Amino acid sequence: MRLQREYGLILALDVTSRKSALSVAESVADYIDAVKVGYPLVLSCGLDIIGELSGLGKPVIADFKVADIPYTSRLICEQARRAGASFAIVHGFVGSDTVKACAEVLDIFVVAEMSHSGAKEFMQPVAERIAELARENKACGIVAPATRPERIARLRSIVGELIIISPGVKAQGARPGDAIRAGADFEIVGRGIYASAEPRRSAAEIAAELKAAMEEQKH
Ligand code: OMP
Repeated sequence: MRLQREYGLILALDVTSRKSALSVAESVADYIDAVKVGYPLVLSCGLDIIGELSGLGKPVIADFKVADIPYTSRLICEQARRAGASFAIVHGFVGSDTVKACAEVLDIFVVAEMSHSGAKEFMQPVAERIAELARENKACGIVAPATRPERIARLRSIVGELIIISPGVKAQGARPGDAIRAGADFEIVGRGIYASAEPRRSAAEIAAELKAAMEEQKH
């Protein structure tokens, strides 16, 4: 399934029950372009949840932050694809052979720089090189931090037309829209939606803020 930008919003579905995963995803499906599923959900209710979620008609991104030798990384990506994921998230610091092996299996986003402050210790100094590596090894995009919009702008200048997806919005402190204004294509939101009292309403409000940012981008 292709990732098309209508709302600029990706739901990070880090809940730990099948029931809440399906109910949140269904309730906000009108306002999101993709669902990102990671270890919390898959370890609690199994890989089949990916296929169930893809039934909503939005691409599923398997966030397994793959960081192993090429052989093992390929096996992980094959399982994600078999389960129905359209994309996987892969770490870049492991090197080009791993990234290449994964990109041969399905479309991947390479983590260039993470959103938490610990990312400044080891990742930030090599993030630009990782962004180059993503471009050179046929990744479809990178992950860059909404918590540091100036880094998104810098990484955009390296990756050109690759897709930039940015986590860190709401719960980690970034304001909705700021990452898109800095050059991201999509903002990833988890707790700001699924942990709010009214997920549908929160998703609608965030989608409206992202829409305003996308309009500004056009001008
Ligand atoms: P919230 O902080 O609840 O909005 O969730 C953010 C989501 O993005 C979680 O699923 C994180 O695992 C993920 N994420 C980050 O927060 N920071 C990163 O640098 C990278 C990711 C990611 O790869 O998705």
